Amino acid sequence: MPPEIAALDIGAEVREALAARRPLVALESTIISHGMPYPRNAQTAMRVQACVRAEGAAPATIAILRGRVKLGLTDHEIDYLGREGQRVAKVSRRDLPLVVAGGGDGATTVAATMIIAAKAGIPVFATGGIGGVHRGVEQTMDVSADLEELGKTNVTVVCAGVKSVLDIPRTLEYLETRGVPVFGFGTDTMPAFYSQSSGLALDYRIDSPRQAARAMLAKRDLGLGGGMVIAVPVPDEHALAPGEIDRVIEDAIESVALKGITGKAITPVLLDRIAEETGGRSLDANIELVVNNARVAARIALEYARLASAATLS
Ligand code: PSU
Ligand code: MN
Repeated sequence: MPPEIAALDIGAEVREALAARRPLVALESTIISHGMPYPRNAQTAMRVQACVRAEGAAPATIAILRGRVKLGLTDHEIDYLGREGQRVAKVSRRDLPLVVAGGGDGATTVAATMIIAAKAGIPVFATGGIGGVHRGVEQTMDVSADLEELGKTNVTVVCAGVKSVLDIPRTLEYLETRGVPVFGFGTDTMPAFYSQSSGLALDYRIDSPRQAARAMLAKRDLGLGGGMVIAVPVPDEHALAPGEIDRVIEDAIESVALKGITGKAITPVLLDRIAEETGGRSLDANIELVVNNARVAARIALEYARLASAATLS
């Protein structure tokens, strides 16, 4: 295990899985503290963990608790992060050393979770949506640190696209520049989080966890660092119609701009507004896509473990 992190605590379930060489799936915690209202945030995180277990893998939800990096959270710890919500610091790469040194609590973003997963040797990570290039980037230069991390940290991220309020074409351009493979899982187009397709064509499609695992193995064998994105559309029965949700998102962005809200404060206000305007259907979609991504990620983790051990023997 990763001796290089002094401030690391490993939960019992993760410890057992590591000892038994059972595949793990890394899970982030910003989605708990900053992505959804309590108690549904905590309930979702527990459902996600149960789903990973049901597939035969072990969940490793990652957060910072009292200045310690925690790999594998108990239900009690998940509930705490959910209840505290935005009082818990949102921790991306730049925030990690400060929160650890300060002894505080932190909910890890995709970037920070990838860093810890990579150090722990966990190759697969599931989330809802990754960060990306923000709309209006010309003015703000707001590009999520998630994209830089995907460019250099070797973890496969299973998601339903980028956060709903971002600029999808520019995010795809940025990922291409950073050399990050993006695969549509059972689709030829980039999913758009709440809806199944953004209409933007992807260059690569895979149709099974095995194909995903083979791509991961090839990337490893080529000695290519960096991450990989597996983009899984939200399940059909929970998807929102693109026309409807696009209009709701645009209206929400406009109203937030009129109120003068800027920076990190924007996303939670937008998500609340979108949930309100869709009568809660956006929140349902968000929850179901996260659970679905966790299931896909667990299946990929199992396939990868199988292929990687066969490759080592041959
Ligand atoms: N998608 C959501 N809600 C979220 C996030 C993504 O629907 O809260 C979080 C993820 O943790 C992601 C982070 O890594 O937002 C990106 O934040 P930023 O743009 O500040 O880097
Ligand atoms: Mn940002």
